[in-house]
Parts: sequence; structure tokens; C-alpha cells
Amino acid sequence: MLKIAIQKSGRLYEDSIKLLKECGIELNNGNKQLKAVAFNFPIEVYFLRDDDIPQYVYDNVADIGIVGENVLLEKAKDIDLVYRLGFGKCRLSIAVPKSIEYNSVKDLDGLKIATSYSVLLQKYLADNKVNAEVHEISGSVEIAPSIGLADAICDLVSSGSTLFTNGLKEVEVILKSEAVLTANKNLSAEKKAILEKLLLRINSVKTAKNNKYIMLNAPNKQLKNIFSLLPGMKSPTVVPLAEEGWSSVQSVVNENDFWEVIEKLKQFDAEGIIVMPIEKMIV
Ligand code: PRT
Ligand code: ZN
Repeated sequence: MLKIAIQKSGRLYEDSIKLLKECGIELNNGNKQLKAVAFNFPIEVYFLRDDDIPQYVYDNVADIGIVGENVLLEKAKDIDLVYRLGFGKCRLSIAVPKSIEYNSVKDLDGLKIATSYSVLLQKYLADNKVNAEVHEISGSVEIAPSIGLADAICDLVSSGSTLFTNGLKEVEVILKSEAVLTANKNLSAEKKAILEKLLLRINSVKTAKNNKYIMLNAPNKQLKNIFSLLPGMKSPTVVPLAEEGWSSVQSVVNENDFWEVIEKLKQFDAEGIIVMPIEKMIV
């Protein structure tokens, strides 16, 4: 049995549960309990505060955990980052009041900066040879300058609207973060084998999301050009159409290149292009 710690409630809870579900793992109760056992996969889920997850994984209370990279690095426990999960994206940034003139990191010299991320901030300041005072607070960091507690802040930002409504501007990005899967360094062979199975599933879910299934009709004389655009997993599937000189082509296309590929396909006389989501993809 592999024990996984996820956030009990908060920004990472829903995406963590959704990921397990997409991996075919069904839980027999919700986060009202401290833990839940999956009935179709050898995994037990612990619901915890995100700040505690690195420590619990380090102490072997949980074997693996889902947590923001920002928390993982701030807690600085000797545990592995196994997989970047692609949700919970944000950045850890320094922000100053809008009215302050800011040109470079040197302008932070002598300022008092409020943060809940003192380890990461101290390191950033030391790396950049800035002499600023770090004032650690546990929450509502964004109001610190307006109540006179600090001159600047270092906090997580996603849309930027919290900074904006508090009259602050983002001036330095310390870290780009997303949810990650982390693991204890000394898992038993049995637990490692379950983790490998889980990773195969996570990978197939993530790969599927990054790709689309594409079907189109094309004149045979353009097939070579079309194959160069749609290499597929091994190579594209080609089926002759009833109409002489035409074929149906089926392949996968990466989400990032999608529109560019579609435009080029049209230049190569592709017609009747159908694009479908892929649920799982094992490469
Ligand atoms: O109760 P528990 O301790 O488990 O939860 P928490 O309150 O400490 O964490 P939570 O749920 O707020 O965040 C969990 C994780 O989500 C963080 O550690 C990040 O990895 C990730 N994440 C992604 C964020 C944000 N985006 C985010 N925008 N965490 C916090 N914020 C906050 C930020 O602190 C600021 O107050 O949202 C505000 C800024 O948002 P914008 O959109 O206005 O810029
Ligand atoms: Zn927390």
C-alpha cells in the first residue's frame, strides 16, 4: 500500500482529486476523514495542510505527496521531486507600492520585506547581494505595506489582481511554481513498484491532455507533405477513400503546434479535418 498526502482543502485539493480520478483511482470517502483508501488501487490518501506535507513525506508518515513546488522548496526537506503536475501554477514574487520608483533589485537595499516564504526570500536576497530585512508573517501579506508593517512584500501571485487591489506592483519573480509529486527517498521495492504504476497513469493522462486526435481527408499526391506535419506516435494511419486518389489520414497532434499544423494542412489540400480529445495516451 502506497500512502499519498494531498491538500485537505484549498487551491490544490480539487485538481489533486481530479488527477487521481483520471488515473482510474476511486476513493470510498471524501476529505471529511483524515484518510481514504482506494478500492481499486493499492493507495491510501491522507488529507493534510499543504505546509505539513513535505515533513510528513520526509518522516515516512506518507510515502508521496502533492504539494506546490513553492512549499517544497521553502520547507527544504530532503525528499524527491518526482513529477511536475502542471496545475496550481503561480509565481513567488516581490512587490512594492506602485508609487515607489523601482529600477533594479538593488532598490530593495535597506527595505523591510514581509513574507511567508522567508527561506526562499533570504536565499534570493543573498544570491543578489541585497541587504534587506525579512519580516516573516503567516498570512495577509499583501496588506503589510498599507498598514506600515513593511516596505515591500514577497508572496505568491497568479492573476496579479490581489497586488493590483492593494496598490502594489510586481518587480521581481523569485520562483515559477506548480503542483509537484514528491516522494520519500527510501521507498521499499514494493512501494516503488506502485509509484511506477501510478506514474505511468499520470503520464498517460498528461500526455493525452497535451495531444489531440486528428482525422482528415487528403489527395494521395499530398500525403508525403501531410506525413511530415503529422508524424503521429509511430506513423500516421492511412486508409483509402472510396473516391479514387484520396485517403483518410489519422494521427495525433501536439496541443502547442495545433493551429500552425492546421493552417499548413489546409495549404496541402487537407479537407474534412476532425479533431478529438484523447482520454489516455500510452506512448
Ligand atoms: O490550508 P492550507 O495550509 O493547506 O492551504 P493554504 O491556504 O496555505 O494554501 P492555498 O490553498 O492558498 O494554496 C495552495 C497552493 O496553491 C500554494 O502553495 C501554491 O502552490 C498554489 N497557488 C497557485 C496559490 C496561488 N496560485 C495563489 N494565487 N497559492 C496562493 N495564492 C494566493 C496568494 O497567496 C495571494 O494571496 O492568491 C493570492 C494572489 O492571487 P492573484 O490571482 O490575485 O494573483
Ligand atoms: Zn498552507
